[in-house]
Amino acid sequence: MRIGHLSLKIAAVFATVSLALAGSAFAGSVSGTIKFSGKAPAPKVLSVNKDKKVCGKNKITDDSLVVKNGGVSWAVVSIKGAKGGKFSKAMKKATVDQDGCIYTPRVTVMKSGTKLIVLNSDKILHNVHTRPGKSKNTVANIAQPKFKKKLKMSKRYFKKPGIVKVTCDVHDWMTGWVVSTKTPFVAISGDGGKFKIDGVPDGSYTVEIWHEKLGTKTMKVDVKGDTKLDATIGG
Ligand SMILES: [Cu+2]
Repeated sequence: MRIGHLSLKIAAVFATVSLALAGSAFAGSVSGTIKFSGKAPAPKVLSVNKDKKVCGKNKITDDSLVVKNGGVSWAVVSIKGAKGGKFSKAMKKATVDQDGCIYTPRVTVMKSGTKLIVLNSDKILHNVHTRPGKSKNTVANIAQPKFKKKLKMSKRYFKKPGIVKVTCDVHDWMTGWVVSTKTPFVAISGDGGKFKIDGVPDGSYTVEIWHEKLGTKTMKVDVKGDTKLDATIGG
């Protein structure tokens, strides 16, 4: 009996050790800053020539290149070839709002082959017109009248992975981007260019950084636990 008890105890110790290893040594986060190599552009206010009552309430700036403290916002960071991982709820139920005649967020990440929810908080007519580009997804061109607060866009528009541009035929300044992805290891840089991707298994990977104005840059990363990765883009 005594021996049986002891081996149970040993088994319990082993279980704890292997759990600790799985938690720390075999997966970690990749985080860092996407820096801009040039001089930060001055924020440009766009002219609003339609639905001024709603769209002119707040100033609309050209957010195609947002730099703060030397870091670039709205850059898409993807780790290629990493296995496993879990899609966040935000990626499985991706939502874009049309509020003040801009898309919020400007860049959205979604799991490929799920629906995109498009809200209309403006109570005016918008029109969701996608430009699939290299992703070769089906083009969507859907009117969203003022009474249609919530539009669930079919999965077929975002079935293939890649970057889809979103525009509005009513308001020509409206520009958004949807990143359809089959891997959950994707993040968008926020204020000051900061990003973080969680749960990446240890290993060597290619990282792709895409920005609507600055193009694509690839680099290598060796992930071992929590790993730092800074990149500089632009020129
Ligand atoms: Cu619009």
